[in-house]
Amino acid sequence: MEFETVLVEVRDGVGIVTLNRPKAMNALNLQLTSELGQAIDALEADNNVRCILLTGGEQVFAAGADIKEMKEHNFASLYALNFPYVKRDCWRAIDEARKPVIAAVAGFALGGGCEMAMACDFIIAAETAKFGQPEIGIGTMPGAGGTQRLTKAVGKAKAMEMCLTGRMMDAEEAERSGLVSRIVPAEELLEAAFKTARKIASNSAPAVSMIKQAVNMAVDAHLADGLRHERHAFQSTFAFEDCAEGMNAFAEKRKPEFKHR
Ligand code: CO8
Repeated sequence: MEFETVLVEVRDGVGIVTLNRPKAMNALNLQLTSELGQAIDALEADNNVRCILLTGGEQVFAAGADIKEMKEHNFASLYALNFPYVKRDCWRAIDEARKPVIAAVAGFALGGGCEMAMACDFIIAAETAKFGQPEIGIGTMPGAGGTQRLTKAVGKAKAMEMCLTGRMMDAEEAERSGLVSRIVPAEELLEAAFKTARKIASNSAPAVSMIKQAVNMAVDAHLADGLRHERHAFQSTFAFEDCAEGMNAFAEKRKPEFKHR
């Protein structure tokens, strides 16, 4: 499988997908979300693969949706495209994967990057990991599960504070709060995550798949309703001038001047 924005390798029953836009901090543009979706679908269909490992770079897992690409859109243009940032490709592929998907996170996992890690079945974090939903800073909100999955993972108080202020959580707080399964030294992240994935890949595939489904049932009841609500609300933020101002300000490296304070 050859893609530009994601690298894919299969080793010992594990499909390893690496986000690959290092110059843009692995920002999730439409090419990446599309290629990631194709990569996960292909690994899901590959009988040699029994567990999927999703990772980014040493400094950043992913810094969220590509603000510079997204800022070219308004509500009408996104509506015409059927809201491609949140509806298609990788989100559906990760959600529907029957094989376990592990996120190995070093550095920033922000906005859509944090949402992507949380969409996986569990997260192993390097001690350098930082999680956050900073969308409020650019006048919008989480749109791919942040308000729902973060709240389920860390509870209302922390999720509310993080989404309303953009405060990041470091690896230690993330582990204490239940967002990640464990922390490992940064230089050991990939090996530790790979070992875990290989262990899962060595187990009975149908039992693994059924356990994954059953554990997800424990947290996913009502998630679909919450995700639908969040998606509509996220889309609606593109109707506000503050959203365009926030994204333009980011690209122009200045502070946003929000009108609706
Ligand atoms: N989009 C586009 N470009 C980005 C992004 C981004 N999200 N993040 C970083 N970059 C670019 C920078 O513009 C910069 O480019 P250039 O070199 O051309 O100036 C380059 O990556 C390096 O970034 P910085 O110079 O800013 O690096 P720092 O180490 O100083 O800071 C940070 C790193 C803290 C990660 C900082 O870049 C940052 O705050 N980024 C934005 C984080 C953010 O707000 N994320 C939320 C985005 S909105 C979102 O995710 C909505 C989710 C909706 C659903 C998901 C859809 C896919």
